[in-house]
Amino acid sequence: MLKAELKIRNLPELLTFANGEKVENIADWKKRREELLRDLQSELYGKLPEAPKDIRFETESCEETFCAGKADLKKVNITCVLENGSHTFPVYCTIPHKKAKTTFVLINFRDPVPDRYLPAEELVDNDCAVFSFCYNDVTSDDDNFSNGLAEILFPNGRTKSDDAGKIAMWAWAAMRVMDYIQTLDFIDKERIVVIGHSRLGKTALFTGAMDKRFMSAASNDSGCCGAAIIRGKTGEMLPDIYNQFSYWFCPKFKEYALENKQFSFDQHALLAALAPRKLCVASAEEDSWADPKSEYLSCVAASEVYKLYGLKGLVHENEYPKAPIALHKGEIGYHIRKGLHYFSRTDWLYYLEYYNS
Ligand code: GTR
Repeated sequence: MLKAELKIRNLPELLTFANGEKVENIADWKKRREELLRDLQSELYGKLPEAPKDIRFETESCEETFCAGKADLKKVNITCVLENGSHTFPVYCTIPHKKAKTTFVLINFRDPVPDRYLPAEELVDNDCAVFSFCYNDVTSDDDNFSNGLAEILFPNGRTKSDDAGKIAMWAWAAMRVMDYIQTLDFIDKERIVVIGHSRLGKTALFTGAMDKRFMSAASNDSGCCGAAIIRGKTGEMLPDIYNQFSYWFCPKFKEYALENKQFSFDQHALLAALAPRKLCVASAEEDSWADPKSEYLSCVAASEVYKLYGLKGLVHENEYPKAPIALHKGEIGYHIRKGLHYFSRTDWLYYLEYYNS
């Protein structure tokens, strides 16, 4: 059933180069991956900005008795020096006093910790550290490119077809948080996961695809231009997302969103770029705008690349999963829960089960 469904979607082949040559082995795939990441940037997200010329970390405050004395809550200001100026944004570090098993970089909608999408004490109790930042502190979630990182990158506005959209900028900021974590000797550098919900789930996937220092990316209800396959998608489609959020993407995206041009890839390429690292995709049953079926099919399709590595990818049955269920046996984890579009505590519990066991 899934095979037939995937056939109808008519996805571009992951294991065929743009020039028609076949990917035969891992060395070939590494080149194909570069090709896909190049296209994902030039057609959709825009070019990831260069790493800063200089970066500084300054601890502004530290609460050592956070969560009944089980953790530190530190606010650290990250200053990034670029060609045309510098930008500073805060990261909030929830660090359990016991060594953390898994560390999350959470790209969030708000600053405060805890937050409705960040159950800090529960994460501490489950041996997790969380480094969270608010995307608005990097640059605003609107079409204003004259603030924060956007202004420094594009002092004269965006002029090139592949200039970074806001998603690429928030992803870049998550990588700067990773730069900071690299300086902390008490964090296990092999177990760092970037995570986000919805637009920030799209951002988490792009971050994980582009930066191999992340052991994994987790996308919660990321939908259109996130985990979901675009071809045959229902709910939000390219014109919908473009009409409201064109600034998330590069200027070139307009041709695909409004002018009927076909992408050379589909979103399973974004997922496959994480292989052989882990990946976790989550859907909500009633989130028809995101389209759970297309999110799931994307995981199935991306598994092909994991198989090239002798791995499994998503371990699944030949049918759509019915909520609530978690498929956690492979390098791609997937869960679908009951309810609406939201980053719920239920989602976190599934992520904890997937990453900590
Ligand atoms: C919606 C948007 C989705 C999703 C969501 C969110 O309005 O159409 O693609 O990203 O916002 O971020 O909450």
